[in-house]
Amino acid sequence: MTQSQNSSTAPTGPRAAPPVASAPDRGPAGPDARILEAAMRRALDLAAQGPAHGPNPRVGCVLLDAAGRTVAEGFHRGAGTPHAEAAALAAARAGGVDPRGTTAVVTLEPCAHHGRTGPCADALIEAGVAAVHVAVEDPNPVATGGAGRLRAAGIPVATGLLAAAGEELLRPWLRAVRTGRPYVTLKLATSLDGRVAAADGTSRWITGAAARAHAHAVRAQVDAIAVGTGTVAVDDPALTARTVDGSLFEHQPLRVVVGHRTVPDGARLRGPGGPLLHLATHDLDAALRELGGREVRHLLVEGGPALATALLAADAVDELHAYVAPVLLGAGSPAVNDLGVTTIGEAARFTTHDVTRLGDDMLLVARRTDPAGARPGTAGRLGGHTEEEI
Ligand code: AOF
Ligand code: ZN
Repeated sequence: MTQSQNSSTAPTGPRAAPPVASAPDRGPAGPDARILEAAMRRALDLAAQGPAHGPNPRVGCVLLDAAGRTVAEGFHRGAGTPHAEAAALAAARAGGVDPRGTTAVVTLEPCAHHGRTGPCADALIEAGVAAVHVAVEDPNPVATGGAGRLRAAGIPVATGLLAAAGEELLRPWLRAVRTGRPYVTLKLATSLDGRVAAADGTSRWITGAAARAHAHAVRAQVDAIAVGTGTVAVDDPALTARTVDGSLFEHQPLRVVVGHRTVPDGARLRGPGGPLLHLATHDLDAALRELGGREVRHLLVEGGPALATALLAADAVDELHAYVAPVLLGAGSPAVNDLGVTTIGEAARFTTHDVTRLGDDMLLVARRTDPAGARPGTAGRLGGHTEEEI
C-alpha cells in the first residue's frame, strides 16, 4: 500500500529533470490543505456512488476554483461511460463554468490511454486545469502514466492525498489489476461450532433473514459467484442476487461452477440470473487466471467445503465473510476441511476488519494477514483427497 501522504501532497511542478513525486514543492497558489482534503473526501464519496462491480474502478473528481469553492463534480458510472474527470469537466461546461485554472481533485491518477473513452490526462491539459491532486496511483499498465503526462505539460500533480481511504475504496479492483486474478471473498454461513449443515445434511436455515439479505446485497456488488460442482449437486443453488422481496437485483453476477461434474439440465443455475460459466477443472490457479482474463475483479465464493478448503489451503482467499449464527449442531459438515495445518503456527490466520450484528447473527469480515506463500500441504488444486465430494 502506498502512503506518500506526508511527502507528496503538495503538487510537484514542472522542472527540467524528470519530476520527483516526493519533492516538497508547494506548486502554484491554490486551495489550502484542509480544503483539498475535504474535496478528496467528497471525491471519494462521489466515487462510491458508482457501481462496485464491473471491470472499471470507482472514481470521483471535484473541480475547485482558486478560492477553494467546488465548481463541478463527477464520478464514473461504469465501463464505457465517461471517466470521473471527463464527467466533472462536462458538468463544469454544462453549468457555464470554464474549467481553466481550476484544481482537479481525483481519487485515481488520470488515465493516459485511449480505451473505451479518451485519455483524461489530455482532457485535463486541454481544459487548462492549474493542478491535480490524486489519492491513488493507477496500477493498470494500459492506463497508467497520466501524472507524468500532466507534469510534462507543466501541470503540477500531487499523489497520495487520503491514499489509504482511496485504496480501501478500490481494494478488490486494485488487487485484481495488480495480480491478474480476482479478489477472492469467501463466504461462510455457519453455526457457532463452524458447521454448514446438520448430521442429516439439512441446512435451511442456519443463519437468519437479516444475514441472508446482507449476503444477497454482497452478491449484487461482485462480478462473479463461484461454487463447486458438489454444491450444485447437493443444494441446487440459483446464485442470483435477490432483494428482500425476492425479486432480482438489476446487476446479476456471473455464475461460476468449478469442477468436473456436469451441471444438470434442470439446475436452477440455468434459470434466470447471470450467465453461467462452467470451469471443468480442479486447477484453481488456472480457474482464477481465466476469471481474471474475463475482467472479473471481485469473486465471491459460496462453497462448498471442498472449494473453500482448496482456496484456503492455496492461500487464495483475500477476505472472509463469516456469518455466524448462535446455533450449535455438534455434528454435521464443517465449513472447512483439513487445511494441512498440524500446529497452531501454521493456522490460516486473518485480521478482523469489521464485525456487524445482523439480527440474531454476526458477520465477521476478516482479511488475509500474511499474503506471502502457500500454507503447508497446499497443492493449489481443488479437491485432492476429497475430489469426489466437490
Ligand atoms: C474508469 N473511470 O473515472 C477513471 C479510470 O476501459 P476504459 O477505457 O474506460 O479505461 C479504464 C481504465 O482507466 C481503468 O482501468 C483505470 O486504469 C483508468 N481510469 N477508469 O473507468 C474513471 N479515471
Ligand atoms: Zn480516464
